Amino acid sequence: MIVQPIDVFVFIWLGLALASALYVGIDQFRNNPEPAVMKWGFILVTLYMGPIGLLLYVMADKEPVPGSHEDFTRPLWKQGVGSTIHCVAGDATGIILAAVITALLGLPMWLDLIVEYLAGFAFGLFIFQALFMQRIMGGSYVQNVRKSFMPEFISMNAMMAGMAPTMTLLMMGRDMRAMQPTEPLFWMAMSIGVTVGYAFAYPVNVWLVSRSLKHGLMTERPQGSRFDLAIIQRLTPRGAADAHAGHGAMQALAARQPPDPMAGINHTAGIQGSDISASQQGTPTTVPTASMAGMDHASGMQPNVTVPQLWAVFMVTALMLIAGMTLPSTVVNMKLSARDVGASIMPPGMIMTRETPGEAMRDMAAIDPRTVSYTAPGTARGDQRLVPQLVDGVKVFQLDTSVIQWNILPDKQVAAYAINRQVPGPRLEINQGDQVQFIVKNNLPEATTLHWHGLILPNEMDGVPGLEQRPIPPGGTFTYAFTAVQVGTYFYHSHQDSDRQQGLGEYGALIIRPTTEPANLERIRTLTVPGDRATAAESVAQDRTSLEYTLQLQEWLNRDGLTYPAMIMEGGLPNYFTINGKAYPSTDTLQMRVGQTVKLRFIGSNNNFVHPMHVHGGPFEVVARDGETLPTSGRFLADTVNVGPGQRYDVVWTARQPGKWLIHCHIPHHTKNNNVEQEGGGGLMMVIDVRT
Ligand SMILES: [Cu+2]
Repeated sequence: MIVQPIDVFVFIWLGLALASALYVGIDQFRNNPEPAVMKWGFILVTLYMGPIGLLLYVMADKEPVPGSHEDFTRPLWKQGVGSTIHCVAGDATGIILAAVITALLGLPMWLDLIVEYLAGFAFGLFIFQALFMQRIMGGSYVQNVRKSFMPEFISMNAMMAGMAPTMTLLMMGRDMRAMQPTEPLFWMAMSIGVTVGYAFAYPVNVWLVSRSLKHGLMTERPQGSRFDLAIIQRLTPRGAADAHAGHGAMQALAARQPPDPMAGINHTAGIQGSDISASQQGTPTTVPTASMAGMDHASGMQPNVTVPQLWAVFMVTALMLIAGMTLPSTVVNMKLSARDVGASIMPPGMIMTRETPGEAMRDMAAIDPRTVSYTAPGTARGDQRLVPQLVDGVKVFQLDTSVIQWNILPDKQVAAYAINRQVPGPRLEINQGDQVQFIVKNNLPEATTLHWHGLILPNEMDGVPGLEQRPIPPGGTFTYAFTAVQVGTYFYHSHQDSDRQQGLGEYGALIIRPTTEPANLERIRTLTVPGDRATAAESVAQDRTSLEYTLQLQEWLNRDGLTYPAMIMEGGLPNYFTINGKAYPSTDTLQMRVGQTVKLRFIGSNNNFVHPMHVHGGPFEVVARDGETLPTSGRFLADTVNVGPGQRYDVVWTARQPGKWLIHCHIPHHTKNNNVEQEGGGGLMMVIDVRT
């Protein structure tokens, strides 16, 4: 599933890597005359580095015409490529295996890097160098380990110096799906890490090859095989063979009579055939070096390096390694593991430091679109009245939480933590004195609770996790039961990580009516949705006196198709705003007649801002605050009321003049949709359509 635009590139890249590795694999075994260890080296590195591996193969190693491999691979830069391929194939395999295992075990990143280094080094030294090269180098396995130790150490240090910080910063960046081996992005991060590691290791490998400390590219022409020069020559017209197969190949051919003790392996001229090593061969300077570096003559290579040179290079690569392993810890929190951060994608602009806890990251992370279990139709409305079941005199409400896709505008979907598949959750209308039960089934990917804001109820029904109840785990159920003793405008919302869960839509209105109010509640609430005006006119005709409307405010942060919980902090500021789950112009339109009054119940169900809610066309009377009805002496006229998070205001407004009158927040940014104005506004705005 495409979660982020980068995923398209990731899939293309990984597809190309597989295709490139397949090509290199087939071509190596069919057409290229080199030892199996190098064939596998190129295949693995191409798998890790994709088209870049392929590029290195065709530019530096793939025999252009039969018989020309020796000449073709002779230049030092190509020998360096071969040596680096060999190193990276072993080391990166160890590193990637270790990265997968440590991620699955949930080890912190700092330990992950150390394990990766040790595994990479062990894999490179004990398997790729000492074991696979044994046939070529000659000597015993232990001798080979000894011989390869220093060059492998230097090469590995340089490679890890590049790979460790690249990998770490990519894995622990904004999109931490890169921490999970089950995500394609993880493999992309590994791929880039290996490529940077290759670039770091290449210069030292060129040097190691030039000093005959490491093998570069080799040619292998087993007698009687199709790579045997004698056979190639026989099959190729004389002139063509001379033109194609360079004189190096011809020399090699000559050298192989009588049969080569090296079983058909020719160390390409780039190493011992170079002028430098030839001129210095047998000079005393190489003797201490040879013993120090563990090189001997069995491989046919004469190390040509001084002890100070070797130590200086070693020290520089060791410093590079230390820098590469430790510098990421100044930027990211290396104490975290793949388990701690999950597959979190962080909002752009969020500040993450080396101290940011994993829980904070998960809290701010986008809803994973793959957890969405339902897509609401674009026309769906939230705040639908939920009819309870009456069981032994108790009103029983079923409330199910789940992750849904929800349209706040026709062309803007958010992911949301919904209750009963709507945003806001269903409106619960009960009467004073009612015994109620709310059966909450949690289908969210995280634990939750519901809190009954402002109500007098038994403490264990209050919904604070860890204090008053155990959080309801994913898949779990909890029943809240109490008797409604108050009257007025209330609401319910998640009290578990409410900054996240309530911010993502887990809330709804709770209206408690006095027993004296008329029983027919359907007639009281008259409103329309755009395009449904006929129905509205009918219901207005039914009841001209007692209208009411509930407004639940909300802030959203939606970028690049991902929804994050809006918070007043770096990267968390909202860019969309809704009344009852819809942004203007998709908000409801109230239909009224001149002379009618409407009770507007403002609910601060949002998490962050105090919204100065203003009504055009004359003042309203504030009649209740936080559910409490104001005594007549306490009521007052106003045209703007500051609705803070958690607050409720009931105001009564009279339609004095015909026309379209606005209800809107007076922070202008909150009446725009991602800073764009549509039909005169956006976000926290709705229309009262008054007719004579
Ligand atoms: Cu506002």
